Amino acid sequence: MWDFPIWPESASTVAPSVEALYLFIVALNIGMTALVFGLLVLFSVLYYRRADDQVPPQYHGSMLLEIGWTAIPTVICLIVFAWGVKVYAELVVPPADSMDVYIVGRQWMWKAQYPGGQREINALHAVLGKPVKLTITSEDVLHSFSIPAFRVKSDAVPGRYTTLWFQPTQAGVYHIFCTEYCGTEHSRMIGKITVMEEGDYQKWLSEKAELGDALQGRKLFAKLQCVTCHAGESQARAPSLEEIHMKRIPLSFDKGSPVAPGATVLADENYLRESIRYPSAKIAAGYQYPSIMPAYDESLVSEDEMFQLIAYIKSLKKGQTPTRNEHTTTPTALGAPAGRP
Ligand code: HEC
Ligand SMILES: [Cu+2]
Repeated sequence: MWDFPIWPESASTVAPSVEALYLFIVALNIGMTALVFGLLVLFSVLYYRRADDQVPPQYHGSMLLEIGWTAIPTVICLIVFAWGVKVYAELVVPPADSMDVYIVGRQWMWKAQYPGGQREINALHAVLGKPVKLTITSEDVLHSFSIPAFRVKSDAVPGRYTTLWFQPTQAGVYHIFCTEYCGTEHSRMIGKITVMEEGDYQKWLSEKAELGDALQGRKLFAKLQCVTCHAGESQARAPSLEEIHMKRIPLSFDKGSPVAPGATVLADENYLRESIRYPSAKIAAGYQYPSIMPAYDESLVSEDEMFQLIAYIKSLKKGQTPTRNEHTTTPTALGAPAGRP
């Protein structure tokens, strides 16, 4: 009968560490409160004024006390800090073999995209014991993606990718919440994550089979005419995108280009996205500012399509850029001088 959960289940590898730290801080607070109020009561009983003319002995400072109440709280705070750093590091670094899932938040739903092209709304599926890395963004306002049973949460920020990861330790169905007030139907921006065995998961995937993200991205790459500039064989018009993911890219320090001389950038998902949305934000070395590449804004490339393009670029190996179709015309950036420096 009694079903009033005050504590979510603990269903991921990081949950016990988050919980232990949390409980330690709660215990510390309870202990401090008990100490202060206990002494208050004790001293009231021991030292209350017994006669109208009673004057207590006067003290003017105590070195030992001063050092004590400075050093002890400092040590306690440093313990909480060091412990917090350890748990935080665990929470932010996904294992290398994590499965990628892309999440787009919008008023008021969560959309999920799998590398195989499968899509879901307000639902996620994961494999028991297998790490999953979520790359999260928003199409409109700030949201926050949270799975309390896994003790993970990350803001969904328009214009930027954030990540979180988890490894489920228990099969079952768990809540997904939006934990950032985002408008009238915020409280209904909820979902479920189903943790299943590998076999069931593969079955589920194949039932929802679609053209994979990278393949959809390849189609977009042709349709949006990226290929007219980013040709594999020649870097005359634009840099090659083959094996660019997680490479260090030297940037150009051109007149007006907003970066410091000698700057480089790591070609992670955020950089790839920025390069497509705002090509002139950072110019690859050897190319002119402003970029001749047109800015692909939301009307040309939605956030869902952006994930597909990025999945495609990540999959692009040496010599795999599709050959340029000579019948397409090259789009140019509005107002920017065409051609190469
Ligand atoms: C008009 C030619 C042109 C088109 C069309 C074009 N690009 Fe570019 N792109 C460039 C140039 C030039 C650069 C290098 C200068 C810069 O950093 O903006 C570049 C840079 C990039 C970069 C960063 C590469 C690096 O080495 O830092 C990415 C990623 C990229 N483009 C992806 C795309 C995608 C995806 C499309 C299609 C949706 C596309 N481009 C369409 C010309 C083009
Ligand atoms: Cu929301």
